Parts: sequence; C-alpha cells; structure tokens
Amino acid sequence: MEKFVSPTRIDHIGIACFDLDATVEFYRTTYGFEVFHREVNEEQGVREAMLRINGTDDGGASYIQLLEPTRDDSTVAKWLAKNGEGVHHLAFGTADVDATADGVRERGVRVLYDEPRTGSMGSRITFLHPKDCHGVLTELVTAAPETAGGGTAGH
Ligand code: CMX
Ligand code: CO
Repeated sequence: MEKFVSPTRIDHIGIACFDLDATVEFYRTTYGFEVFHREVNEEQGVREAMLRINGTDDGGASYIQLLEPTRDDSTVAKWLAKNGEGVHHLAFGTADVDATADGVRERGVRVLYDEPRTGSMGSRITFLHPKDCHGVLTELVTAAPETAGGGTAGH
C-alpha cells in the first residue's frame, strides 16, 4: 500500500443556489466577501463564483464556492429540485489528489471518477459518494500550481 496522503485543509464549501448573482450579492453585502474568481464548468454543469475567505498554513486557501446549474440534467440542478438551496458539498484540499483518492478507495469508500477531472481555477478534483461519507458529498482537490500559494485575483 502506498503512503496515504491526508488532506490538509478545507479547500471550499460548495453551496447550490438558484441565482448566482443574487447569492454573490448576499455574501458581499452581509460579510464583505468579494468574488475571487468566476467560471463556467460545462463538464460539471455549473456556473460558479469562488469567494476567497482565508489563506491556510499549508500555503493554500479556503473558499466558498457558489454554484448555479447551467442545465436541467446537471447534478446540482437535480439536487436543487429535490432539496432547495443550501450546502451541497465539502471539499478537502490535498497536495496529491491521486494519492489521497487511491488511499480513500482502498479504505472502501466509492470514488466517483477513475481519474481526477478539472475543477475551479485549473484544479484537479474528484468526489466521494455521500452514502459512504455519512451523508456528506465530499470533494478532494489539488490546486493548480499557480493558485496553490493563494494566487492573485482578477481572472
Ligand atoms: N449531499 C448528500 N447526499 C446527496 C447529495 C449531496 N450533495 N446528492 C445526492 N445525495 C444522496 C441523495 O439524497 C440520495 O439519497 P437517498 O437515496 O437516501 O434519497 C442519493 O445520494 C442518490 O441521490 P440522487 O439524487 O439519485 O443523485 P445521483 O445518485 O444521481 O447523484 C452523486 C449523486 C453524488 C453521484 C452526484 O451528485 C455526483 O456525481 N456528484 C459529483 C459531481 C458534482 O456534484 N458536481 C457539482 C459540483 C462541481 C464542483 O464542485 O466543482
Ligand atoms: Co466544489
């Protein structure tokens, strides 16, 4: 068995919403959080805004990820239809998503992708099945090298 690589921080909390701009505005006016990055991820079927909350002691950062579905058959659209707005998933940051996912898989947890896919800001991501994680859809993330140190805004 390879050495297990534990996650070292909360990378983000993913929040599903019906109206991304209105939700961004709520976080801005209520807490003063500004948008660090926006993108559309067609593979995941989401339009998203990342709000950078704090740096972390491993040189990374923690975000709130606001998610609005781009199509009705996306996982987030399905989830919103069933649950309404709210916390959709938790994402742990790891230095090596492949190694962490392999270790978690060896522990009997279903990893949803054979190989990590592309997430926010060029990160590599995979997901663990919520039914194997006490009801929490859990994402594993390795930040792209240029954002791992916290990066700069303005994407
Ligand atoms: N949190 C907790 N439980 C969840 C869940 C979530 N976000 N989504 C689904 N579930 C539960 C459901 O409640 C359901 O439980 P019951 O059978 O007890 O009712 C069960 O899992 C199956 O749910 P479903 O509605 O039938 O949904 P699917 O099985 O089709 O999909 C999942 C579930 C996890 C496989 C799918 O959401 C997925 O592939 N997620 C990973 C990708 C993703 O979420 N992308 C969007 C975010 C992108 C990003 O973060 O960048
Ligand atoms: Co996420």
